[in-house]
Amino acid sequence: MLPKLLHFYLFLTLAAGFIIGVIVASYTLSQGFVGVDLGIHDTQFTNSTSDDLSSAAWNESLVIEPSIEPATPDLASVAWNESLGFGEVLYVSMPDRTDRQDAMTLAASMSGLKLKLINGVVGESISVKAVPDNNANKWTLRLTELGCWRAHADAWRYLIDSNIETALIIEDDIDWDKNVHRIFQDLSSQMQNNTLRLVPPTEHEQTSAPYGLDWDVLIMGQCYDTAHPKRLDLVHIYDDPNVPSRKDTEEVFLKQMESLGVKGNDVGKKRLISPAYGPICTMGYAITRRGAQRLLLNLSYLNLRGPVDMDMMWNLQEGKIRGYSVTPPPFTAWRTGGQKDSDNKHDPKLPVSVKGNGGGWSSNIKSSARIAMINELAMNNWMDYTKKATPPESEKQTGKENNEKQTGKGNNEKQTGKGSNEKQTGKGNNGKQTGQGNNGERKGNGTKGS
Ligand SMILES: *[C@@H]1O[C@H](CO)[C@@H](O)[C@H](O)[C@H]1NC(C)=O
Ligand SMILES: *[C@@H]1O[C@H](CO)[C@@H](O)[C@H](O)[C@H]1NC(C)=O
Ligand SMILES: *[C@@H]1O[C@H](CO)[C@@H](O)[C@H](O)[C@H]1NC(C)=O
Ligand SMILES: *[C@@H]1O[C@H](CO)[C@@H](O)[C@H](O)[C@H]1NC(C)=O
Ligand SMILES: *[C@@H]1O[C@H](CO)[C@@H](O)[C@H](O)[C@H]1NC(C)=O
Ligand SMILES: *[C@H]1O[C@H](CO)[C@@H](O)[C@H](O)[C@H]1NC(C)=O
Repeated sequence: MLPKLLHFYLFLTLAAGFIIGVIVASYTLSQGFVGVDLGIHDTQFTNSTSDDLSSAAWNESLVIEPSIEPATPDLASVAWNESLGFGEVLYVSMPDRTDRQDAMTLAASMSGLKLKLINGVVGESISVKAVPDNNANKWTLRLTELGCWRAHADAWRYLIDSNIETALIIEDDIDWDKNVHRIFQDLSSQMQNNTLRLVPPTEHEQTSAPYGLDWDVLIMGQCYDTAHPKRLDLVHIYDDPNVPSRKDTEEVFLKQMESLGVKGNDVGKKRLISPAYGPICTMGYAITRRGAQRLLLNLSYLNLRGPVDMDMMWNLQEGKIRGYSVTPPPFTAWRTGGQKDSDNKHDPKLPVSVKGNGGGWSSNIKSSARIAMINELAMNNWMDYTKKATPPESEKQTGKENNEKQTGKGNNEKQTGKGSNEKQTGKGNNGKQTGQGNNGERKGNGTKGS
């Protein structure tokens, strides 16, 4: 691990390097790579910062999140580790979805996370004898639903078989915020002092359980949710600088938040913890050892009444397992349009993919990690060589004029790809960063140099 300050420093350096890169790249292109004269080298790029960038970039494993671990580490700062302070992060993926596994490995590595693959299960492969009883006969399970249940049951079993206390279970088609460690550090401090707790934390919890252990499931990747209609008093509300704005929050969560007393200006500032009651989808949830035991008992050994998320919800509503929902949820679906978006409901009429990952989208996230990583990894090797060149003294004036012409849109398309830019860097940035600020700087320095 790098010292945290250095991480932050690297992040800033890279960001600055990238912006400068965009300007110079376009200028270089405009010169057709011939007789490159930037008239700005000696000033802009002899800065030691830019030199450090090249060497550091190849040495260190870089992540997209600037580190702001507290100076005095407490239990919540364990959330900065590679499993966010949980025992392990398990992700469920169908073996044939190598595209999604690539995506998860990449996104996790860029977020400083380590994931363990739990293989998804094809429903047909489950023996009739291995299908749980369906005592209530509420629902006839489709084979895909059965496969989905089996994969999650395997994850619960993994925890029980191992010596970890908690596991975060996620699915392979999700997105999270690029400040994911910070979000979980905040969640951890709140969970430790969670006003909804029925009993005070044990000594073991206070020293070793960043999220406490007073729950079976901690729901963090639901696609739908409601609070207990008769227990709207049960809520723990806290400030989180990384919650999505109102317009980035789906209606269902706005409604749930409003029912629990968060509305108006508080939307976009607060996150909520409430007893889990009506969550649907299993894109992200944590379990404790006791939770894994309860789930395996009642969603396998004794019976299975419906799709795994539905039966989990029924158990929550009946009070047979204890859970908390985090709203808005920190894990959300990543979508590209078309068949690739679902392994449960195959629709051959859809195109395979509409937008592709480069143009994909997600909701309920302030700064998408999947979008940030595209920008973070963008580079221009030839421009890096250009940086090293010694510029001739002439043509400095031309340089300026050209730059003004070149800064706009074309740049971005070449460098990062459209989808990603929309949310993260976008137009505002371009106008501000490349248009005036840097040009101005360059003029000042250019003049001095000559
Ligand atoms: C180089 O960059 C550093 C940090 O970005 C800045 O503090 C310093 O003033 C710059 N030096 C020059 C010569 O521009
Ligand atoms: C990167 O690696 C090179 C060669 O091993 C070394 O000289 C340099 O000091 C390293 N830079 C950093 C920032 O660690
Ligand atoms: C992260 O912290 C948790 C809680 O202390 C611990 O159980 C887990 O092993 C740690 N993960 C890693 C990758 O070090
Ligand atoms: C929890 O609350 C106690 C007492 O109010 C306080 O001393 C402690 O610092 C709090 N812990 C966290 C992690 O906020
Ligand atoms: C298991 O689920 C059933 C409903 O199918 C419920 O009636 C029962 O109380 C649950 N048992 C336990 C031990 O949680
Ligand atoms: C230009 O470069 C000089 C060093 O050569 C530095 O002191 C100065 O801050 C730079 N000016 C601007 C506007 O960046």
